[in-house]
Amino acid sequence: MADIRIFSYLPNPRVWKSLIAAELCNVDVEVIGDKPAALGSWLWDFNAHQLSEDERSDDSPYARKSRRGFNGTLFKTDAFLEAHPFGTVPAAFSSDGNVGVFESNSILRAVVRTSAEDHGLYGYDHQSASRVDSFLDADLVFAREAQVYLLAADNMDQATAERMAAAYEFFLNGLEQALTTSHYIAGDELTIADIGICCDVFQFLRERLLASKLASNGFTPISDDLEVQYPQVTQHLRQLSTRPVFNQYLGRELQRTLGP
Ligand SMILES: N[C@@H](CCC(=O)N[C@@H](CS)C(=O)NCC(=O)O)C(=O)O
Repeated sequence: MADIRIFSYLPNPRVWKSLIAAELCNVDVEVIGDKPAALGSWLWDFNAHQLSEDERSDDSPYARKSRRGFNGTLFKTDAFLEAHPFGTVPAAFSSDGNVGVFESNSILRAVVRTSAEDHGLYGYDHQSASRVDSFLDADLVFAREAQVYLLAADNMDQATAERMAAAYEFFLNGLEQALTTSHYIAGDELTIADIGICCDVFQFLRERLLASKLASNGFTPISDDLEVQYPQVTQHLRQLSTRPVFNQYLGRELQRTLGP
């Protein structure tokens, strides 16, 4: 039995956070899921599985209106909603299914807390761990803006683009500043702040792949200035994503968004 089970649409950069950390600190993480469009035909539960067509009716006791990132009806058990009150994926569970952990940065924390090794990925004391948390909290604020922005890419509007530009400028400035004084984001060693932020920034950089959609409404990718304005961040993303453990998940993102 795995230490932690994660149910999600796949592939998902939010899940990669936990998978990268799990490999670095020897934790067994089991991932269950399907392509984003297929998750509407799954029962969202600790024992998640595909439903037959008959079971997928709107009068099913599990039918719930999707909230963000999905359309139409999703099928979530009461137990799922007890474990995951916001009803989102990635959805992690303790090995017995009794404890639900949501928010990808918190799932990431759960993975490194589960490790029996002295890995330092979450700092070495309460102060360094709190500094890691500071960056992960700032990352969540950025990632939430990025989620709204990317979901609106087909039909971008001025207000959404402006909010994203402000969040990007604030967050990237902070990262650049941090990387000017230390080798890694939260200090001189690799931590889960690097892992979480690297996955979320690469997810945001997918806006570069949506440039023609953005252009059809008169917008250009906000991150076009990344390499020039944020050289330390750019170098950090490159260095991390070429490490083998990161590269298996982020290598393709690196090629597609930052180039060779
Ligand atoms: N900040 C969250 C985002 C999770 C999230 O918003 N997931 C969406 C899909 S992108 C979801 O599960 N939506 C379920 C629904 O629409 O009911 C994280 O990092 O885990």
